[in-house]
Amino acid sequence: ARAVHLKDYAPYPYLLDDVSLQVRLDPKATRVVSQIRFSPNPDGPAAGTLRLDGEGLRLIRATIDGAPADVTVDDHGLTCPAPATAFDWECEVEIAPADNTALEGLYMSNGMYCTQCEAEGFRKITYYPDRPDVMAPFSVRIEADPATCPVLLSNGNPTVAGDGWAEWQDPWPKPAYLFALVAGDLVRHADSFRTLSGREVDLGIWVRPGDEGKCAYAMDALKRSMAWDEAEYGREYDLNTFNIVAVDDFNMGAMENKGLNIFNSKYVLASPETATDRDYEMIEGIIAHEYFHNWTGNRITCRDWFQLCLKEGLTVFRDQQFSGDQRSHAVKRIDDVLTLRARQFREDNGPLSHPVRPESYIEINNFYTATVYEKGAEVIGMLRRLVGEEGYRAALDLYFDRHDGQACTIEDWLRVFEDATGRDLTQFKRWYTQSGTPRLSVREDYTDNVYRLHFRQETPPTPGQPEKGPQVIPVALGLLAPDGSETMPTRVLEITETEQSFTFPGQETRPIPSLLRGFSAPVILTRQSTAEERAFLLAHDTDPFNKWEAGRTLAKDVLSRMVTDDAAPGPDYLSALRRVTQDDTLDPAFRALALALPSDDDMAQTLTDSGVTPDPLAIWTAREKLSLRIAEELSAVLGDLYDALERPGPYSPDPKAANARALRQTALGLLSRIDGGTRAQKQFAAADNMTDELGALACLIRADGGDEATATFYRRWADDRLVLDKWFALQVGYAAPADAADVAARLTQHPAFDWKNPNRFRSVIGGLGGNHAGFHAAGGAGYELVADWLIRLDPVNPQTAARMTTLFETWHRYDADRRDMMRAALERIRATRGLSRDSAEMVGRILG
Ligand code: HT7
Ligand code: ZN
Repeated sequence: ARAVHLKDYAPYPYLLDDVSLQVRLDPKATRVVSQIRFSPNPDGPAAGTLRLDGEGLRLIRATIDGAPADVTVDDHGLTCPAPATAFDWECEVEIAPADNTALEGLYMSNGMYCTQCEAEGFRKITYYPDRPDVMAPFSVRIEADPATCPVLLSNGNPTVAGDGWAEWQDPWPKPAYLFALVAGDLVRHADSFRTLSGREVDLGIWVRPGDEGKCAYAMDALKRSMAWDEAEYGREYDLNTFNIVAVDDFNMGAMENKGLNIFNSKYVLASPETATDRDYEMIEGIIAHEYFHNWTGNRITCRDWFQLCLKEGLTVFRDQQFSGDQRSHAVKRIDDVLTLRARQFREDNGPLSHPVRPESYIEINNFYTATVYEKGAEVIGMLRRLVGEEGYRAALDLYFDRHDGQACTIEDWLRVFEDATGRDLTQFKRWYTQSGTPRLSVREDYTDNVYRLHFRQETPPTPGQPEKGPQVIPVALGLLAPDGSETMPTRVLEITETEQSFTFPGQETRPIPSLLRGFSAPVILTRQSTAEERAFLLAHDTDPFNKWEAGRTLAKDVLSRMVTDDAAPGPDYLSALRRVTQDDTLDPAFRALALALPSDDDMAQTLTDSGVTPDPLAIWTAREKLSLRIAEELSAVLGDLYDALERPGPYSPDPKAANARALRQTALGLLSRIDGGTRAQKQFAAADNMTDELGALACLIRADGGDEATATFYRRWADDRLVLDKWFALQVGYAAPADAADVAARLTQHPAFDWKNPNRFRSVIGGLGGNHAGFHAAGGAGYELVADWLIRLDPVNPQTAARMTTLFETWHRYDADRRDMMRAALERIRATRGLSRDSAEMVGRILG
C-alpha cells in the first residue's frame, strides 16, 4: 500500500454547496442516494475531473445534471469527467450493514444501525470526497422498518418525520467524518440545557430498552461540560438538539459527530451496582471530551489528517482541565502523567515513535495514538505555561474568531498564539515536528550563596529522525530550604539551548530544588540525588505533583535494587511512606497514588533506560515482595485506615467519596497479603457497589485464584455485558505469571467470549498483554496466543487488530530469547495471507 505524505497536500478542485442524502435501511441491501451540488473551488486546482472516494459500494446509477455520468470505478473510488462549472451530482449505491464487522461506515450492533465515519468511513456509505477539508451542510432522510427501527437519528436538528421515516438538517458545514446516522429500538433519557444566550437545547441519551436507568450520570456530566465550556472558553452549543447514543460494538471510546455523539456503551452506562468509581470518572471525561469537540474539531476542523493533533491534542487538554476543575487538579495531573508515561513514553521509546504531527501514513487509523492525543495535549499545556493564562485565553479567542468554519493546520494554530501574544514560536514548533522524548539532565553547584543549575537536553534518534534540534522546555522550579520552607516559589525557566545555566543568588543555605513542577514538560529528567533528598521532597514539597514524584522515584530506586541486587527495601522509603499514609491533611486519593508502586511495564522501561535488560519475572517478584514488605510494615496504619474509611451512607460517585474508596481499596490490596483474605472476603460478600465488589474480587484472585468468588460473580452478572467484560479482564490481569496465558486461553473458550465484540476482545487479549509478567512469561505462550488471536481478528476487524499489535512494540527491550519469540510472532502475523493494510503497516513499523 502507498503512503500518504503531508507535503503532497493539495486542495480539492470543487466546493460542495449542499449535500442531500436519502438512506433506505436494510440489513443486507441498504440504498443510499446522494445529491450533491458541486462548484469549482477558486483556491483549488483546475476543475474538470471528478474524483470521489468509495469502498465496498455497489454502484446503481450516477448522473451529472441529470445525464448518466461516464464513471470509471476502482477499488478506492470513482473518476469521471465533470464540468468546470457548477453541477448537480446524483448517485445511488447499495451496501450491506449486517455484513460490516469492521465497525467502520454503516454497521449493525444488536439489531441497531449505526455509523462510524472518522477517519475515512464515509466512503463506505457513498461516493464522496472523503477528506476533512471538504465541508458542506447536510440534509438527511432516513427510511426504515418502523417495527424494528422506531427511532431514526442523524446530525443537526430534526425537521419532519412520519411512520418509518425522518428528516434531519445540519446547517453547520461539516466534513464527512462527522456524519452520523442511528436507527433502532432505543429509549431516550431526556433533559434540557439553556445556553448562556438563552437557547433551549433538547438533550437525549439513547440506549437499549432496559438501560435507561443508567444514563443519569452521563447526562449530568454533559450538562456540566456545556456550562464549563461557556464559562471557561466562552463557547456555546449551536443546535436545538444534542443527542448521544450508546452502542455495544465500537472500536474506540466515542465519536464527536455533529449533534449526534456515538459512544461505546462502556462510557455512558453507569449505576452504583455495575460501574466502578473509575468508570464514572472515565464517563465524565469522555462525555466532556466529545462535547468539547463541538468547537475544537467540529466548528474548527483539520485541513488534513496530519493535523489530527489540532483537534485531539487541544480537546484532550480541555477535558483534562475540566476534570481537574470537577475533581482534584493534583490527582488529575498525576493520573495524566501516569498515562502519558505508560502509553506515550512507551511509544516514543520504540519503533512506533512519531511526531505529534506525523509526516506520512499508510493507514490513518493507525495514527490515533498516545503521541497525537496525550503528547499533543502536553504541548498545549506547555504553550499555556509559556504565554500565561491571559495570553492563552486571548489566543483561543482569536482562534475561534479567525477560524470558525474552517479546516486548519498547526501553522494556523501557532499563528494565533504569535499574533495574540507577540511571541515567536518558530522553535516551539519542533514539539510538533520532532519525535522522541527529550532527555533533560541537570547538574548544580553552590558557592558564595549563589546556586546554579546547569541543564543539558538531548533527544535520542527515532525512526526517520537521526538528528534533533534543541526544544523549548519550560521547567517550573521551586527552591526549598533544609528546614522544609519554600525559599523560592514556582518560577518557569525557559530552556532553549542544548546547554543552558541559570543562577540564583542570595541563597543563604544550599537549596533543595523542586524541578519540573506539575510535570511542566513531557521530558525525562535525570538528576543525581539521594534517597534522603527524595524523602525530604516527599515530606515537604509544596507542589503536589513533585511530592508524589519524589515518592515514585524512591519506589523505583528501591525496586530496581531489589531486581538487580536482591537488596532489601531501605528504611527511608518505608518511613516516608508511613508519614504520607498517616497524613490526614493529604487527599486520600493522593495517598492512594503515593502508596501505589510503579507498574511492571514502567519498571521494565526504567531498567532498560539504566542499561539493564529487564527480566519480567524478576520485576514481578520484586514488586510482590515489596508490596508484602509495605503491608507488614504499615499493617496497623492500613488496618486503621481501612476501618476509618468505611462509608457511612449510601454509595455516591462524587469525588470525595470516590477518593476515600481509592485509599480504602489500596489499603485492602496491601492488607489482603497478610490477613489471609478475610477483609476481602467480607467486603466481597457485603458489597453494594461495583467498586467495592470488584476491588475485593481482585484481591481474592491475586491471592489464590479466587475460584469461588469468581464463580459467584459470574452467576450474579452473567447478563450484564459491561460487568462481564470486567470479569474477563480481572482474571487475566491478576493471573500469576506462569498461568496467565493458560487463563486467557481458557477464557477464549468460554461461551460468553464474543471475540467480535471489541470490548470483550480487549478484556481478554488486551488483558493478557497488560499482564506484563504473564505476557512475557518464559516459553512465549503469551506471544503465541496473542498472535493467534490477532491473526483471527484481522480480517473481521482490522482496526482493532492493528491497534493491539502495539502489545509487541517493546520487543527491543528484552533478552535475546524473548526478542526472537516476539519477532517470530510478529513475522507470523506479517506472513498471514490477505493481512489488512492496517495490521501490515503496524507490524512492518514494529519490526523496523
Ligand atoms: N475523534 C474520535 C476518534 C475515533 C476514531 C478514530 C478511528 C477509528 C474509530 C474511531 N472512533 C472514534 C474520538 C475522539 O478522539 O474524540
Ligand atoms: Zn477526540
